[in-house]
Amino acid sequence: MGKLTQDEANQYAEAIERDGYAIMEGAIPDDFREEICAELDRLQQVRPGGDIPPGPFTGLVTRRWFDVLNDGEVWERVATHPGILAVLEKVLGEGFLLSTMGSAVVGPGEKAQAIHVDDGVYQFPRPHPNLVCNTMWALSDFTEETGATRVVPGSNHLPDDPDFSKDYETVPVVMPAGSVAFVLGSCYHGAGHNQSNGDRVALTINYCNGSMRQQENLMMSVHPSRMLTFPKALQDILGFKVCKGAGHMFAQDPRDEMVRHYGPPTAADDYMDRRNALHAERLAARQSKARA
Ligand SMILES: O=C(O)CCC(=O)C(=O)O
Repeated sequence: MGKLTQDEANQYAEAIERDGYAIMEGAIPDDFREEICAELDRLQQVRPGGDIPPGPFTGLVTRRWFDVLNDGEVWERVATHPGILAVLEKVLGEGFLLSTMGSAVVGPGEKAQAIHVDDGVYQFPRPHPNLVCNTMWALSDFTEETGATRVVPGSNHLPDDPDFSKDYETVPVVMPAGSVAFVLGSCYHGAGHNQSNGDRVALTINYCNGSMRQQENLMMSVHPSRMLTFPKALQDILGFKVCKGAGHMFAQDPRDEMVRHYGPPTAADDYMDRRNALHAERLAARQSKARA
């Protein structure tokens, strides 16, 4: 897709405000989508099954990889998709941040996920300003059968967060591969039941208001010297841009001091040699903690 006009970005933002969600078709060019799918295949080789063990909420046969900014440059481009950022600025305001990014490869037979909200993590009373906006990247077709995300349209205006024990009337976010759906953090939603024989392949790239704590500890997961090699647009949404006075070092842009502290930007990081080898150890430790 070409550059979004201000009018187009406003139209998406208005639909998101009204309905809690909006679909941007044709957002992911085929070559980019193929590159991301190849990256997910690679992740399945190096960290099989995803980075979290099976669970009732996150899925029993759903593969979720996290910490992906350490995996390769393609994720830098995912996080900074210009058309998406243009809409998010209108929804979340200036200085919004990348909050968490990962995959949601929903395997065949996975039951529908509990209906939830993504800004429940902050426990703010509703109504509140927009705190979170998720973007669901459809890398395969989202249909009712494949387990398209389900939403309760307009639920972003309801006075309470959803009750996990209740059933809600939902609609599937049907969209062809290559689309991206924006889902406001206060909109009731959840992954659908995958009744097909194949994977529903998706990314969930989640952003938050600049005053909120990021859900994934992105600023500690990537080596500071490597973050300095990232494109400025990515550094900005990781939290390097001083926003309304927040995020400074010595009352100035932190990048200035980081170079003094860590030296020139470099992608070298010894931990990368061990990171994938530690996959089984991480999962086993997590499972034994859950059993304790
Ligand atoms: O995968 C989906 O369709 C929705 C995922 C989601 O809402 C979540 O994992 O929080």
